Amino acid sequence: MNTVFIALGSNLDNPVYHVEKGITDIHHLPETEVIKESSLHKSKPVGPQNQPDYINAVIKIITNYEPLPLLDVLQDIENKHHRKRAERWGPRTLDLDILMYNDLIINHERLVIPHPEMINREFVLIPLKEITNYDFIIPKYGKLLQYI
Ligand code: ROI
Repeated sequence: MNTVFIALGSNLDNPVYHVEKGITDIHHLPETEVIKESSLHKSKPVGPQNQPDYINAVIKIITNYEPLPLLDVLQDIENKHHRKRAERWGPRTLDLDILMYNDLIINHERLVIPHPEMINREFVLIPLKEITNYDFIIPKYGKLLQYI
């Protein structure tokens, strides 16, 4: 089994529903279990401000999916939530980002792990802090607490 952290975000069409349903959908993936969930955090949009506030959360899962197959099934879940990929930085019904996968450092054209923006985003760092220990280490970047 592999330990993976995933960030969830939504700011359209009942965001609380989409984030909670996203967590349930991930829990229902084969050979996958959600073992920790942060609370739901409301946050101002990073990037263009002319969009609704976000609901964000971070979860810890264990899974048998390898990184790219996991990305595929997470994108299937996003699509099921009618996510439209039209606008970069724009509003979305459900965004699922793989933050970390075991201690792996991956630089693939479809997938960079640890997520390169995670250390700059409070809407990821604060919920991540909620579900990890005070000395938690982000692979490649070091102690989580130095970024908060
Ligand atoms: N801003 C917040 N607060 N939360 C997000 O999940 C989020 N996602 C994004 C951008 C547009 C960068 N801004 C965000 O993709």
